[in-house]
Amino acid sequence: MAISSSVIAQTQSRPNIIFIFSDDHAYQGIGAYGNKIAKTPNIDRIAREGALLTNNLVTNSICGPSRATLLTGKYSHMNGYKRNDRTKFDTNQTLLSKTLQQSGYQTAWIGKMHLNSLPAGFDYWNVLPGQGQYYNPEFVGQPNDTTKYTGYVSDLITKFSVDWLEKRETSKPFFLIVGHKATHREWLPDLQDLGAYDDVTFPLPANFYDDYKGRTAALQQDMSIEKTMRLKQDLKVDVDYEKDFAYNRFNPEQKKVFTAYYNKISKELADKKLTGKALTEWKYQRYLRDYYSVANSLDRNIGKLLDYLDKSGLAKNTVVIYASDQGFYLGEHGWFDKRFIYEESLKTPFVIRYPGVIKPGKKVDDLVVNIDWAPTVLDLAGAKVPTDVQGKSFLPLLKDSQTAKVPWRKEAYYHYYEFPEPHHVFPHFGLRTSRYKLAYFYGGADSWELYDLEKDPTEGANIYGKPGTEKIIADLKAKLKVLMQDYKDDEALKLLAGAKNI
Ligand code: SGN
Ligand code: CA
Repeated sequence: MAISSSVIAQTQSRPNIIFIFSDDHAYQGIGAYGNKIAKTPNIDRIAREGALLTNNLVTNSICGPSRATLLTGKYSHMNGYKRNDRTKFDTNQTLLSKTLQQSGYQTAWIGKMHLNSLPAGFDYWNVLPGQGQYYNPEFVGQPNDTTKYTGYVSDLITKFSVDWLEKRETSKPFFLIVGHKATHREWLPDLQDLGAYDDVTFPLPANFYDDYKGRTAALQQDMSIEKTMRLKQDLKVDVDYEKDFAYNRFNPEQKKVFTAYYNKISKELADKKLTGKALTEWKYQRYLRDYYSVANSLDRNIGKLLDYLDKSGLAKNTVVIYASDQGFYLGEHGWFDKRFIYEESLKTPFVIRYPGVIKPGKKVDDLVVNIDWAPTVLDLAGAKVPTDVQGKSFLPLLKDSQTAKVPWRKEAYYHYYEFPEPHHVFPHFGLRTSRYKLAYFYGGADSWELYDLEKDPTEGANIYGKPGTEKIIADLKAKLKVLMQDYKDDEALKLLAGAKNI
């Protein structure tokens, strides 16, 4: 059948879309989000040449669930993927990738996926098994073959992405997910980045020594730098290079450079004989040095991809998105990891460049939720959004002239499940408005929390039940119930009905 020229013109004008998706990369660790120490010139470049979302929230702050939401545009209770556990993500449901394929896109997922299932709706994939490894990682290619490669994971992911872009079928627009392992625990930097931040002394967050007063769940978490962070596995002090799987895969050159660097660190700690707060603060400095060094490689690799788009001429018709699966604590509340509805883990970075459509330097403050990512991608692709998708395209918010007219949600709903392992964060649900946050922790914690983010942006004072908050609480609880009904979270509705009111 002959295809009319207008169909061809339409197809060709549809943009390519690259979704660069990192792991645990905190927005507060990025230059474009105000960090003055981190070197993230390439993420900053995407923000400068496009838009930055200041309130991009997740529905459930862990890895697999966030990825399942990216693929479905739905909350965890609707897509069935509530925890990072051993259950497989159900790929029989309607997926972003499948809808894009049906509308004529070529699709690929390269790098970390972490859904306990093989990619579905992707014409090409080469993914890390599970969490993957930093050094000399295995990748699972099509149909299901595991191959071990030599090199550093972020470089390999970029190489495979560029290789695929080179060999793809050029008659169709493409959607490519570049899934990075960085900056996930245990933060093994690339050799060239070892020591990149050794001359920096990171300021302690004001709430580093949080006493968690009035916050039952925070008091019982197991994710503190002081108690949970491990000297050996996390900070590479006296690592057993033969026994530990992350290291016994090193080649001799990698081992030599890596051990030389960390042997010095181990010796420094042994010489200093630190205890108490001095030890905790030493751990904090080492944590951030490793974390930011891993991010250096991530950012450099984003730069390589942007360079390739420039050189190949693809840049002008390719949307580039950079986001992380969730936020992360960089010492706030004394923590690392994520999970809580509190700001650092609820919010995740999101920058997007679309030449000629998004005005450079645009900022969006509205409450975007990761259920909106899939419909936005579909909107960018000119594809129809399936009716059961729970999110909404925020493309209108990105188009400067329309912003004032776009009606947008005033409350965002959150529901976290994984408990007790790892990190012992009680399951909870809640909502966030531009000013307030209300949350209920269940499963044994059974406690409400309320924050006034205008007065208390770092969420140290739980004002739930304090005189004067009665009306605010009643209003927020009513809204929470409506959100649960709208999003069909029946389990939460039952829990809400049975929740203590004190
Ligand atoms: C691993 C980490 C945890 C982390 C989870 C989930 N432990 O279990 O610290 O919270 O992954 O992370 S580790 O000792 O194996 O590093 S997620 O990003 O995949 O959700
Ligand atoms: Ca993650």
